[in-house]
Amino acid sequence: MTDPSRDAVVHLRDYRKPAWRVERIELDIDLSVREAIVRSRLTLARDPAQNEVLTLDGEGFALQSLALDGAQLGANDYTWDGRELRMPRARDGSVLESVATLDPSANSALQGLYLSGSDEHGFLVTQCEAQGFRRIAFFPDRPDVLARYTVTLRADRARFPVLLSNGNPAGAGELPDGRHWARWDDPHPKPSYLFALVAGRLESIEEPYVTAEGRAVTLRIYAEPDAIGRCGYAMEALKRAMRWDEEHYGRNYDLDVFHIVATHDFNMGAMENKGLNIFNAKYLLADPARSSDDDYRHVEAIVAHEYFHNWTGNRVTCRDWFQLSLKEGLTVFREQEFSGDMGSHALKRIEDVQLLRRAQFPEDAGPLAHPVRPPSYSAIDNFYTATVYDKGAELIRMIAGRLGRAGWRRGMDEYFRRHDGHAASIEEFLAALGEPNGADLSPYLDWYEQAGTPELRARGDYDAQSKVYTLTLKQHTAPTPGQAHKRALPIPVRLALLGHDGRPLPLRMAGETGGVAERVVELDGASRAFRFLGIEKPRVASLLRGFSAPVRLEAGYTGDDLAFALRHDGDEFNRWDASQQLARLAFDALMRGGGERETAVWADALAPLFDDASLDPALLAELVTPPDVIELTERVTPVDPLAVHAAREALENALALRVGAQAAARHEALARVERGALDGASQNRRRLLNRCLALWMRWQPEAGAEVAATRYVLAAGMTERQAALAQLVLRAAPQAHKALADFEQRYRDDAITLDKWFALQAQIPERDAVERVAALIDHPRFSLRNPNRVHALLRTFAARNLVAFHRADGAGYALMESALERLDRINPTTAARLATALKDWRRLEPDRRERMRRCLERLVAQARSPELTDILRRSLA
Ligand code: 0A1
Ligand code: ZN
Repeated sequence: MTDPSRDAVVHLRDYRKPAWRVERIELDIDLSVREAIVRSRLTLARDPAQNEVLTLDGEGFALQSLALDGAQLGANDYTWDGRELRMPRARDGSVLESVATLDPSANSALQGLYLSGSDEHGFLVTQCEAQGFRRIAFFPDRPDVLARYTVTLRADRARFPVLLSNGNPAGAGELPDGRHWARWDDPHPKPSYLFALVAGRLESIEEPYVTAEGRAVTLRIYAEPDAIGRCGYAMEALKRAMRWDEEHYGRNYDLDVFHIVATHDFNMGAMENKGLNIFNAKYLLADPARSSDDDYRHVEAIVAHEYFHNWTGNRVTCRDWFQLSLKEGLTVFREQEFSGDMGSHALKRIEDVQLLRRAQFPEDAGPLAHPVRPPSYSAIDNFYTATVYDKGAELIRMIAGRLGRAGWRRGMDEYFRRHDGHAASIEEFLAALGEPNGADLSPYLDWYEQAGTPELRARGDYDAQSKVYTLTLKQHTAPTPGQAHKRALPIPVRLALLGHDGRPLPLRMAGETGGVAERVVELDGASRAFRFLGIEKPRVASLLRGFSAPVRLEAGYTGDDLAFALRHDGDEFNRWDASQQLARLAFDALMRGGGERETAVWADALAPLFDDASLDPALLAELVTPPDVIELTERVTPVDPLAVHAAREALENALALRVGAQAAARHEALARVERGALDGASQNRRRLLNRCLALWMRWQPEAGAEVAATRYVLAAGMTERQAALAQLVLRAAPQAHKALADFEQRYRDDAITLDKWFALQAQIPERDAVERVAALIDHPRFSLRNPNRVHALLRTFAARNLVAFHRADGAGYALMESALERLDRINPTTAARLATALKDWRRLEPDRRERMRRCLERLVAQARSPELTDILRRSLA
């Protein structure tokens, strides 16, 4: 399934098995900063059932020579249009040899082989998912062609002392003229997107590891010399992840070495190349002085995610890119369970649902909505989305819940048994999970194929006479682009009924004896009623516990119901969600011009929690935090960004007024405890400390700012320093300027830490933040060539700064437009991601809507890359 032309749409329904396979590929690469000479030797196999001419992907390199079965080819023996090589003379068993050259230093798109860092000090690195391998060598660059790789790297020893590729080391030696070579052999057949190489002046740390099966593995993490001291935490996280996969899935590592490399120039978070994971340094490096607790959690989660791909993605890979969620949704789910086990399941669930509501729900409600398994794409790199990853993980969670703990494991064992070493589809996955459990999971395929977030309506009805509680559930999904009519989906609803004392009432349905405190009912049609018998005096239903399905729940709760649930619900997630729902009711009322009563209900419900010593401090911090601004914006049409900002401010201020004194007291108490440690309990206390500081600053701006300024200076680590700085800057405290200058000074040579400084300034809710961001684009440490810088400054600005980005004169949009124009020529993947910040123009009030539309139209007329064009076109459609 080669993409026939850049703008062409690829359809799932057109999938054909590969007509040609590659049994072996031998790569021999001569590396230097400005030129890589790639010699490749493919052993080809033709599918006898198909009579197709050999067609290989290949682009962006200069071809030096081609030979088939030992004979040099002339211009008449093949065609190459700069994208697709066609070779009619190839036969089953033919050997194709090619020599090509390319310039890694000119590759600013960061796909294929590129230079990370400067000509003088940088190193060479690859990124091949999804279609980067074709920029290195001719190959059927599709995930269902699995080949055995042997890779020989040659380079100047002083400039490139470290030479890495996938698999096990298979020899190394000296060459004349100060050069050397290293060979790597990967015994596991793999698709081309998992190929990687790294060459440069890197240092490493090393640890031995013995798998449960007894294989001795050397774990090594490589980084540039100034960063190697910050890799220890990632190493520990890696060992925890390896053990966890052995214990929970029986999956062991399968090579003699496992390597991770950190680079500052990377389009995404990290990449699971076989045996040679490559990481965005932001998600690998951590140290107590410079990394926040969030940073530590991200490192652990992403190290685990990439490691877990070794089985879910690498050993069992995807048949085609439409099946991307087969590896991504599943791997995100595995990481979520791991992270929950390492810390707190409730907090992890809250964080994951926050992410879903901030990123995935808006995606699913806008012009870029697509199913977890899209039916077509024109630029595959634009489908590494919150929908494929995070909604995909929610689908796995529902399926795992449906099978139960033992059934899930049985199903996963069967999945590995059937598909190890192969490329699979989502249908095959569902069959492998369902069959050993006697379960038909095919109804869940609809979840994969249907875009949009279902709205779940719930109504409870109690008949005191018969003691029957009837729960009626209905679902509705609004149309999304290309899908006007929606099917009903299977929706598992985990629930309890709370009595007037807050305790769960026993739930019993017809034909059952006894009762359980919690159960799951599945809504399997548009509407259904569930009857619970023998119910004594229910107070409120606790529905969708633990967020048992990725839906928007509308249960008609009153403020009193929610305040009750907030006090009593035994499900920590739902307790938190009760607070979120109360805050949403207050926000809605504020947007209507009222809100005093609703805000008071929320704040009054929260106030007593400060006195509850049994409450986990991190959970308390989350309970007293209103929904994110992106989530709230979703509730309004048309959107007047200034009004949304003002309403959220009013919500925060009202809470601070009510609980400010308690927050200040709690802050002082927490500040007296030892604060610098990295264990979970210390992290949880810090989360509350920071939230209390924020409330204090709103309650008493001057006194609070004094405390924040002191906290900034005397911070026990980055979590405190970053939070104190944020409070000073976002609340426009007089001390802000000095603290910002200090932060810049301290961290000016540490790019990932300085990104916190860029991101914070991008969020300042004042109209002249536009000029500030424009000036920061010219800051000596900023570069449009670096995706981390772009995300920190520009993505944060567009996504989180309602006041400045949406400035009425259009200056915010103009800034984004010019940045996107430049970025499109440098790095299309990053440009396309940034452009998604403009997708919701249609929801804006008329004046801004028109301004943003014009900006999108100018951009689409200018755009060069298929990636940016795709996002703009779909946004405008
Ligand atoms: N498979 C990686 C994500 C990834 C995708 C594309 C990339 O380059 C364009 C890089 C990484 C993961 O899920 O971690
Ligand atoms: Zn992944």
